[in-house]
Amino acid sequence: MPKLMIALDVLNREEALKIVNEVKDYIDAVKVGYPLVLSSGLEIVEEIKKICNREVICDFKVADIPETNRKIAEIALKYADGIIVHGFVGEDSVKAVQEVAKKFNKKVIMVTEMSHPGAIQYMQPIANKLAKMAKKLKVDAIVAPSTRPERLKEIKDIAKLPVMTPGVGYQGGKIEEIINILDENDYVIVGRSIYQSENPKDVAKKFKEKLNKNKTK
Ligand code: NUP
Repeated sequence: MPKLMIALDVLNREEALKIVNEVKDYIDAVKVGYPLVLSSGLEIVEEIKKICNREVICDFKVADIPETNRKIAEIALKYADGIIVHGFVGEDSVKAVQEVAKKFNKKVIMVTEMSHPGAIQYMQPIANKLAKMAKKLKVDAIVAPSTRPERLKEIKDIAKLPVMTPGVGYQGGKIEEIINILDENDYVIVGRSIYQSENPKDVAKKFKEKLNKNKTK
C-alpha cells in the first residue's frame, strides 16, 4: 500500500500542530514547505515529529548553484528527514545536496515534472531526461504528477525509484487513477483536501483507506 503524506501548507504553528495531532493515525509522513516554515521557523519540524513521530520532508525545491544548495541542505537536514530539490539545475547541484544528506543519513527527493498545468510548458519536455538523471544519481525518490497518470507511469518506469506524487484532490488527481502505478515504497501527497476540510481526521482516514483498498491488479 502506498504511503500517505500530508502537505502541511498552513500559515501558522498552532494550526499546523493541531492538524498533525488530528490526522496522525492516518498519515505516514508530513511535508512542510515555505508557507509553514517561513511563518513558523524550521523548528516546527521538531514539533511535528514530537506529536506524530513520522518522517518529515522539507519541500524547499532547492534550485541553486552547488555551494548554495549545500548550505540550504545543511540547515534543513539538521531537522528534516529529507529535502526536495529541483533536477533542472543539473547534476552538480543535486550531488551537492546528496553529499550533505549522506552525512546526516537523510533523503534527497528530486522533482521531475510538476503537477500544475504550467509544468507542461517547460518541465514536461525535459522530465524524462530528469528521470534518467535521478536514476543515475540514485536519489532516494522523485516527484512526479498525479494529475497526469500516464506521465507518472512513464517517469516512474524510467527512474525505477520511489515516487512522491502530488496533485490528488484539489488539483484534480484521483487515487483510483494512479493506484495501479504505485507500490508500497511510494507516497501520495495530499494537502488542501485534508487540511482545508471540516474534518481533517475523517478525510485523512478516507484517503488512507482508499490507498489500502483500491489496488485492482
Ligand atoms: O509538482 C508538484 N506539485 C505540488 O503540488 C510538486 C510539489 N511539491 N507540489 C506540492 O504538493 C505543493 O507545493 C503542495 O505542497 C502539495 C500539493 O498540495 P495540494 O494541492 O494537495 O493542496
